[in-house]
Amino acid sequence: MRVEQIELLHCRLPLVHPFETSFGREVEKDTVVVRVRAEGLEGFGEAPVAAAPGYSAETVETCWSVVRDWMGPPLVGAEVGADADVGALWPKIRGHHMARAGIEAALWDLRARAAGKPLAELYAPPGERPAETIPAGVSVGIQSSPQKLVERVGEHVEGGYRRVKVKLKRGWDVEVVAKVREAFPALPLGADANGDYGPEDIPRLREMDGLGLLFLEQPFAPDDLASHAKLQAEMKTMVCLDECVPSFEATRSALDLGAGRMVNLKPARVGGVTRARRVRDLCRERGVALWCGGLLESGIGRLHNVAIASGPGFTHPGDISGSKRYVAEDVIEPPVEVGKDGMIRVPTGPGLGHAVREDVLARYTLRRLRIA
Ligand code: OSB
Ligand code: MG
Repeated sequence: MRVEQIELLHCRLPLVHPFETSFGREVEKDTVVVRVRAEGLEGFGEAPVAAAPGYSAETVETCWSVVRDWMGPPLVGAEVGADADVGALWPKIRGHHMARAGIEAALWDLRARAAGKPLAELYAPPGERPAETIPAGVSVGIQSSPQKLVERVGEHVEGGYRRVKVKLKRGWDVEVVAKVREAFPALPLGADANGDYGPEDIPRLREMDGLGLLFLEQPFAPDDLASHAKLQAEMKTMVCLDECVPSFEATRSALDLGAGRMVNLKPARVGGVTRARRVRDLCRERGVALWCGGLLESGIGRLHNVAIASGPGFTHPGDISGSKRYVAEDVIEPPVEVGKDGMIRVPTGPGLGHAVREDVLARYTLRRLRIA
């Protein structure tokens, strides 16, 4: 298929609950939706960048300029074949993984629609079948008090969620998590620090080992593999890697160093589904625990995540939640829903498998960029 046009939409979605982490508080989610047109079809992807360079260095502005000046022009008129890997189009572009992933996702959707197949089928390893449903997990931000956190966690447990992750920061950790654990003794529970700690905090973090956590995610700075390895060696709780592993090669290096026994795989963080599939295959080969994370995506990015998480290799529930946990009105129809049993249905229709609501998308779009 020959790509005719690429379009970026800078969207700002109001969040139903502010989301607070160790790097800040978001009340609305800025993101970039990508549409690619070819041969009378269109495909949708999402670069789940943010307004601010908090979780990653990428922002809406960096995505905009790199697509406008570098990624978009070689793509228009290009023939996209059987593999949606865009690596060959941009052999000299480093970084900008979310921008790359957004375009790649749109190409995957386009190909899936052209083939009349669901994304889940394309993303699964060759010859293997995706699951019909996936277990839902949820990431709960920092709250105004530990009691509020226990209440919020309780709402999700009521809603059927199979696993809950709470956010940590210095001063909001052991005691708070202990309260959640006390209220929900059997809940599969994880905690994510988004890199807020340093090597001097190892003794403090080791106190978490008594709380029966499923994992402790990204305690140290993204480049500090050594501290992750040191903590993992001293802890029975699985250290889970997120910001530390922005690529296939970084994942392999981190695993070689023993920096963690679990990986949070976000296709957008590693530069798209083609690369994410390699990370999945690596973790599978090595018997590393794996789940699919998220970046507060709209329904478009979320459906791509549902699709990859439905394939073999994912050993634990991810940060894939129902649409209404994020927004009052999603850009897809129907929204992503979590059943009473805590499961999300994997779409079986072509491509994303849910319709894109152009009216909702337009309402939240601040600006557009069309190339060609
Ligand atoms: O660290 O996993 C993270 C959200 C934004 C940025 C980073 C992270 C998160 C989450 C929530 O934890 C993921 C989601 O629900 O989409
Ligand atoms: Mg994380």
